Amino acid sequence: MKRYPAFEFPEYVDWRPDPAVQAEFHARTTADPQRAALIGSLTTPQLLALYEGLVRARLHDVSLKRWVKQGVITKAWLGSGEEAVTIGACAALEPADVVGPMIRNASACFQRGMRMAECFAAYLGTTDSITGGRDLHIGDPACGVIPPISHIGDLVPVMTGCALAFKLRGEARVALTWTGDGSTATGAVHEGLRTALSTRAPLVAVIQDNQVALGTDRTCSFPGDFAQLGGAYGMPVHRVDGNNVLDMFAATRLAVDHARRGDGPVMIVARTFRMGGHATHDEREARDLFPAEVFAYWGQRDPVGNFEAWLQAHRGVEASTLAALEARIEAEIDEAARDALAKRATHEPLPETVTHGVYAASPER
Ligand SMILES: Cc1ncc(C[n+]2csc(CCOP(=O)(O)OP(=O)(O)O)c2C)c(N)n1
Ligand SMILES: [Mg+2]
Repeated sequence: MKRYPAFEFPEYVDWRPDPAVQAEFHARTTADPQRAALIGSLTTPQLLALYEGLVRARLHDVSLKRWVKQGVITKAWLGSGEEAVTIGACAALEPADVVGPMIRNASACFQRGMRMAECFAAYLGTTDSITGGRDLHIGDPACGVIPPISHIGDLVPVMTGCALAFKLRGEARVALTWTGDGSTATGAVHEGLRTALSTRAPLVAVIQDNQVALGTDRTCSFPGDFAQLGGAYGMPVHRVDGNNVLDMFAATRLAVDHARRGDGPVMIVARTFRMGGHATHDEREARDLFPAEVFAYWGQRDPVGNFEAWLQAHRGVEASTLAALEARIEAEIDEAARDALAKRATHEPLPETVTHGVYAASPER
């Protein structure tokens, strides 16, 4: 795909596929027989839909970064470099399933059918988003996206509750959520997992190990192995290359099938890397957290570039097909960004509505 020197991480600007990394990417798609069978059964339109999801997620972030640089917004939380963890997982779900995305998984919103302009509106604080301009943690239950709150970890018990409700109602639906490596430090994550286990709720819990939480290297906060943690809970665990959308898709499909059959929760441990900062404001400081070689290593494992190269090398997809798809998404995102910006003239929140939807106990009672 096109690269955007002003808005992308340095490793992505002159990105070219590396034969050794491509071989590694392909090997991952054949290593596990069950996953390989699922990947092998994907049709070209299904593969292109995965590519489309990755490109849309990347271009969404490029637009946000552009707004930051233009001073439209002060900062943005990006998922660039981690797109495959979200896009692969969403592709493995049925429309009636629900997801609980954290900020790194914003692409789950539009992947599940929310309008891109609404996602941008949340950043601009205009009233045409589900929170009426109050919060950028958005979702839409009508699209099967449970809006998160800022508190990390709390989505696990919430999504366990959704999964348990499905089970009690006898519905063959699954709830999936993503939890960052750092967020596993919260009690809520473990209470949620334990409840899902004891009730055999159809929950798929993705641990998105991007190896850092705010400014803390993961090896300092949790030197252990998340897969062993899941194992200690007696949960089936799938280890995934989080930068390989095919691996993520196939592992999630296996996990979802297990949960949907009534066999209880499953953990997926997706290893990836946060190429940027916690948000755009600390990108420079984030560069000091790891040696340059670590950024180079993960930069070469760009989930979009490697999938694109794989599609051409292993599925004979023409570069012109990919370029046409990309141009369509680019136009769609530009239009959504324009629409969202235009709404600032007509959809500013009214000051007198500030207490709407705010609940508190009256001090007089
Ligand atoms: C309960 C709670 N504690 C602390 C925070 C502040 N906080 C926001 S993001 C974050 C780190 C999250 O790291 P991780 O779970 O690894 O996700 P990542 O940002 O790497 O995707 C922290 C501590 C919070 N939002 N909620
Ligand atoms: Mg993290």
